[in-house]
Amino acid sequence: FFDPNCDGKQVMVHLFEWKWTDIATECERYLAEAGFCGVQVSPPSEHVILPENNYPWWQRYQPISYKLYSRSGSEADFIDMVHRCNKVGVRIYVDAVVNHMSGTGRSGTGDGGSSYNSNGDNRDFPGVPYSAEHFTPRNQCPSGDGNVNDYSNPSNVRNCYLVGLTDLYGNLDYVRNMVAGYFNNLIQIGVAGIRIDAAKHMWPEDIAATLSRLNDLPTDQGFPAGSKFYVFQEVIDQNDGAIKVDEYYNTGYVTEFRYCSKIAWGIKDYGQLGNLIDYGWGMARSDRAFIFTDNHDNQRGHGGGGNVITHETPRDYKQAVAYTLAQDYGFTRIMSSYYFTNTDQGPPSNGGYSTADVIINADGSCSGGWVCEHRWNVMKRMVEFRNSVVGTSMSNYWNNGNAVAFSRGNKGFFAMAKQGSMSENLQTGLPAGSYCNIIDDCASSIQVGSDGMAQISINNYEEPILAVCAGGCG
Ligand code: QV4
Ligand code: CA
Repeated sequence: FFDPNCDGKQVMVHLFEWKWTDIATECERYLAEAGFCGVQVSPPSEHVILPENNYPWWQRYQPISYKLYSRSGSEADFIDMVHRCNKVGVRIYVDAVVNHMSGTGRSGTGDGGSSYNSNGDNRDFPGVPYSAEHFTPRNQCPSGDGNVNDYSNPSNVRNCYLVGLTDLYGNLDYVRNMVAGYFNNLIQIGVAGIRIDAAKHMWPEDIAATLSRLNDLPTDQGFPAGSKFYVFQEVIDQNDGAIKVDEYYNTGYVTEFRYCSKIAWGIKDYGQLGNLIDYGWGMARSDRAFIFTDNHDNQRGHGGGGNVITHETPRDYKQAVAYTLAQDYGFTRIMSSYYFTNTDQGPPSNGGYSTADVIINADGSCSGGWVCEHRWNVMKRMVEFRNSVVGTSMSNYWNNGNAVAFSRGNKGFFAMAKQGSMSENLQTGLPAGSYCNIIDDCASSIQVGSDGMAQISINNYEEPILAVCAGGCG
């Protein structure tokens, strides 16, 4: 569960709410060449459809079956996407919502034709099928109203209903088999791994028992024999509750949300950049930490929201992502968003439920309401940098409160200047030679002497970043 199955590549992108047809094309026209490991896709499972809430993005976090019919497209579109992406070496990671089904008080029919009824005491999901006996018994949940409301009590967090979402009883063999059946179907199609949504609200032993039922990845989709599903688990541990990330180390990586706050502080106050990884804080060990500057929840104030940097402040955001990809902690994901004015608002649409195509402009940027951070030049270049320096650690760390620089072994060197300019003579750790800055597409370069020293100059307000690699990046 620990290998992302992408030939050592280091960065995945979350194409939040993109359609399967657009993702397939994006793998072929951009992601493969840019060196992305893969794509986290929005939940593909059949979900509630909520016209009364104007089809919010979060309707996809209320599954009604494990059929692959969602707002992003049909099962056939999904399979075609996985196959086309695998063919060009870009992996697909599914956002798997298996802690719960729809919210209480709902009924209807999904895109795959499955009916559902979670009104009152009904728990009918014939598309799986699940019925009332497959949901956590009320007497297992210690909260007064049956909802999660006490994060100091693991039974409350894991046995009660998260915002009224009907909680699956993961202790049952039946439930474990149904969920494993869903995952084995994804595996058989060629999906390389999953994000486990709301893993914090599931017992680690239930996750382990479910994953123990999984098959190896299929060799006919280009995976070496014996490859295992990659797993990263959504556990929001902010040192503010009973659940700790390290309870989930046996079943995969864990989301490290403290990193989001840390990098935001670091960009505001460069002096803090040296202290991003704080094991005293209980941050996950590097070979289990799944990190990102922001995600689909906290960029819009869901899931605790908070002090995170997003695409809305592009200059800061480029620095935050650049630093995240330059340093050596964790496995990294970058966000690709759509513009919104309302935190419930769904993706750009053709009116109603139908998601609009992503429009690619002649200069490679996006329009039609899609931000496409992953296509910004800084992001693209830093993906190349991270892939090029894999396996090295940070050294020659230098920071004067306004600018920061470090080496990645003898393979790469990175510098960044908060005010837009710097000029310092620094140890690069690189062999003597001339190296060009990939961030400005090699318009500038540095000359490293036989002692490894170089004059490091940055003069670029919008993108005050320098990244060079021995032998070129990417
Ligand atoms: C409402 C009331 C409840 C009531 C319930 C009755 O608020 O008090 O009991 O009706 O049915 C939506 C609505 C929410 C509604 C709920 C159920 O916003 O008001 O409850 O549906 O109908 C996303 C959104 C949620 C959304 C949910 C389901 O963020 O707003 O809820 O999808 O559609 C914690 C968790 C963490 C979680 C994070 C948001 O530890 O696991 O909160 N993050 C993940 C996902 C996130 C998703 C879920 C979990 C749930 O990243 O996007 O929530 O799958 O930190
Ligand atoms: Ca639960």
